[in-house]
Amino acid sequence: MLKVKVDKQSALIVVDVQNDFCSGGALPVPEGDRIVPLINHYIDIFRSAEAPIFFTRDWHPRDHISFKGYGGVWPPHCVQNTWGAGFHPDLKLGKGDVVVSKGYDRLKEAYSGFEGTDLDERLRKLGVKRLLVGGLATDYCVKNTVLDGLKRGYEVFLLEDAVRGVDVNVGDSARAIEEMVKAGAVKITLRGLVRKKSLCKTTRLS
Ligand code: VGL
Ligand code: ZN
Repeated sequence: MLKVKVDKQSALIVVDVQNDFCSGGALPVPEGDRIVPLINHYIDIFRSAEAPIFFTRDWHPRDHISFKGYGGVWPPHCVQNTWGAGFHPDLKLGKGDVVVSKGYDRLKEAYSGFEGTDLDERLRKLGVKRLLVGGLATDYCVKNTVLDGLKRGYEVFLLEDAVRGVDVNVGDSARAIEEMVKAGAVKITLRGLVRKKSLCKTTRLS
């Protein structure tokens, strides 16, 4: 199994784990809530490694162009300062974590966490080389964030057990994963993470 080291050059990017994408929300992703405990587990690992954690959020004005009635295809969702735009209540945000808002411009869709944000700049300042990306939705914001990360030269890992897709068409998420892998992303799961501590131990023993 492929192993990935979590250290300060690795960043966890949690994409859009917001109420509107979970059950009871305006644009629920099937099984969206199911990833929350897993994301929290990844968060714990990054915290103990003192590695940076970023949370992206969809942050639309109420008349955003992606909304039905305003030229788009989606029901209104993640409207700024509403319950639906809030993070899932069980998600373990902490002090020092960075929230990255996107899709805030009425006239622009922004599926990627890099689009119209300072995410790239912040990652570079921290010396981050490796991104581990999970969240919602596999076939939209996760996919575009992963592809943009690769284009910007990061090593990108897709947290396969901590993503779910909308699947407007059957198979969209599976195809999105194929596309990410073709572009250079590597799929991993929780079991594939190596904590800094266990690495040190291995080094000392050998
Ligand atoms: C998303 C559809 C519309 C996402 C955002 O976060 O994947 N999907 N807006
Ligand atoms: Zn949106």
